[in-house]
Amino acid sequence: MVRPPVANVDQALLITSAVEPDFSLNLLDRFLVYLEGHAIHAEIYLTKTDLASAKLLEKIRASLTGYRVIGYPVFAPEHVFNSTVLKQVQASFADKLTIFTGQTGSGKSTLINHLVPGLDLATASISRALNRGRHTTRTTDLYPIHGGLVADTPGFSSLGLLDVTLADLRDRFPEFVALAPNCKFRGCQHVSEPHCAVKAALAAGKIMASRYKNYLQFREELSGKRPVYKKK
Ligand SMILES: Nc1nc2c(ncn2[C@@H]2O[C@H](COP(=O)(O)OP(=O)(O)OP(=O)(O)O)[C@@H](O)[C@H]2O)c(=O)[nH]1
Ligand SMILES: [Mg+2]
Ligand SMILES: [Zn+2]
Repeated sequence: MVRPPVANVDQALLITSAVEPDFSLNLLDRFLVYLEGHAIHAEIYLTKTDLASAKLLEKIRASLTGYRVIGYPVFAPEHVFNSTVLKQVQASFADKLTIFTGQTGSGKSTLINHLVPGLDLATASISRALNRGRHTTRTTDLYPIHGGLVADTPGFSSLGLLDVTLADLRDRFPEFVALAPNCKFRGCQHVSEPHCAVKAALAAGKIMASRYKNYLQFREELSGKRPVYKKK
């Protein structure tokens, strides 16, 4: 992969902060689209739950439940470094190469430090003015942890759509792929075709409206229209 530059990746822990930087479904879907393109199993870990209001957390947790339904495991512990949850994460490392990826400042290095006391990776507080991290981790490094290799990686503040074509984008949404055999047309892009199972599921509330909306936005971006990058 180019972002981060690392090969033979088995799985990714997508580190997503509730706040500082703000939780973004758009960015989350971008990361997932990228990882799907590389056939990398993705799990989502929610950080900074201690800094978010109860109301916001409730909203974020409701969204994350939708991702669980799609098949992405989600860790969203009440206490972010809860030892039971850390043990669950550690248990998934054996015999695999796992990357920690996500926005700058989301807490990737901090979480690895909690998983490996004494490792002491550099971390830094986010810039409040920009509401984002300071690109503290500059290189991608592998650490042998709990029988596997774990990579801390530099975070990004935005993510373009890499290695994907307009026609292939639909294949990066597992819930669309599962429904596609029921679409009338095999090449259905789930946009304006008649008898589309994805649109029917959307209308019935069976797939996440935010994911479908992001799908349409990514399509626009890929079709060369003026790129609109929305954080929320
Ligand atoms: N309150 C709180 N602070 C956290 C949490 N996780 C990380 N932080 C803080 O957030 C800041 C950024 O954390 P880092 O671990 O440096 O973030 P990163 O994802 O490695 O960032 P880059 O290396 O720039 O990609 C640090 O000040 C951490 O102490 C959390 O769950 N709660
Ligand atoms: Mg870091
Ligand atoms: Zn369709």
